Amino acid sequence: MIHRLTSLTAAAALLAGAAAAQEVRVYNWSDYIDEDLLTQFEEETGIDLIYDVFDSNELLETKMLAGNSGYDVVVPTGTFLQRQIQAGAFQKLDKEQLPNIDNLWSVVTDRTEAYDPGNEYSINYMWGTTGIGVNVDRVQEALGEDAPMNSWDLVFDPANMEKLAECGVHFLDAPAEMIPAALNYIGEDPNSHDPEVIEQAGDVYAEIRPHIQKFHSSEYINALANGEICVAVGWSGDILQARDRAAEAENGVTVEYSIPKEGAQMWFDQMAIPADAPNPEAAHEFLNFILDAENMAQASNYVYYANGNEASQEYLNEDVIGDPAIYPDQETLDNLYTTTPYDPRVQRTVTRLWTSIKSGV
Ligand code: N2P
Repeated sequence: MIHRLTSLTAAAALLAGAAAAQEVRVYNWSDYIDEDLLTQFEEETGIDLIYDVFDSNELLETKMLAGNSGYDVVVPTGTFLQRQIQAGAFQKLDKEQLPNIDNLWSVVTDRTEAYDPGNEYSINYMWGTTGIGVNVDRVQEALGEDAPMNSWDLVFDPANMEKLAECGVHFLDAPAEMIPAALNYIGEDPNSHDPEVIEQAGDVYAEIRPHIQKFHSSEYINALANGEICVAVGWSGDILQARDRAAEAENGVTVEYSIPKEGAQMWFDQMAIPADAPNPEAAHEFLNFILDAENMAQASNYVYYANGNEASQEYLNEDVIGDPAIYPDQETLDNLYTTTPYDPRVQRTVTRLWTSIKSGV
């Protein structure tokens, strides 16, 4: 899971001169950048980039609350960011060091204010939705031509799941998203903080648990692309990357992503600098590089997630900016919900419930 790019190219090392090379340590989600950008950053700035990846907000949160992570830039989702800001985990951005910050898109910054008032601690990297990825042919084989591929019935109705189990179904290992999805399905408020309501998600999962092969938040990209599984509840861009990997492999697998008609979660992944970051100046250089319109477009064109950079939009490929599964139209947008962070007591309920859902007891 961990991957690191450590090497400074020889040319960049020369440019950096005799002085000790500066470095920046970035901790981002897996499958979330075009790696050419990492090399470009090193070449342009002479800063040595150490880039590690994760696939869980909970894991990142543990590191942020413990402190001394050694990272200079991290990328929590809005709700987690909010809680970590309150815990003092981040430093305010020095906007003087971020001349490209004017590229940000007010449609997104207006929404991220909910997590980071005044957007003082973070910039938006990418945003997206949590929906369903399918291997179209396998799902139709299992459920027939009119399989409900654009409905949460596909994965929350036990009758469907029983038939899909054989071709393989993965769910995200992300309680802050999978519990709201189940609540939304049964007509409850997906953002409920009431432990009695939250517990009802347990009943939804109890019915389908025997048919879920795995809870994992990054393996499903390849598993979908190579036909190992037929359904993944996952993140928009990841499923679209699976679609591309299958097409490139010419393996006969057709992957599609849908935002189910009953609604889906919308989230914002924010870049922030830990309070104890060893290299805050280099961290700002990294953020400013990311805020560049063409760099940000290159990232979105590669990972199929929308970004918060208005100036990047003229450089986005048509299959990105023109795809409502990535840049939702008003109708889709009206059907998306967001959540707010649980307080510690409710969080304990959620954590306990999720553990029991996964273990199937
Ligand atoms: C990238 C997943 C990022 C979305 N693989 C999770 N917020």
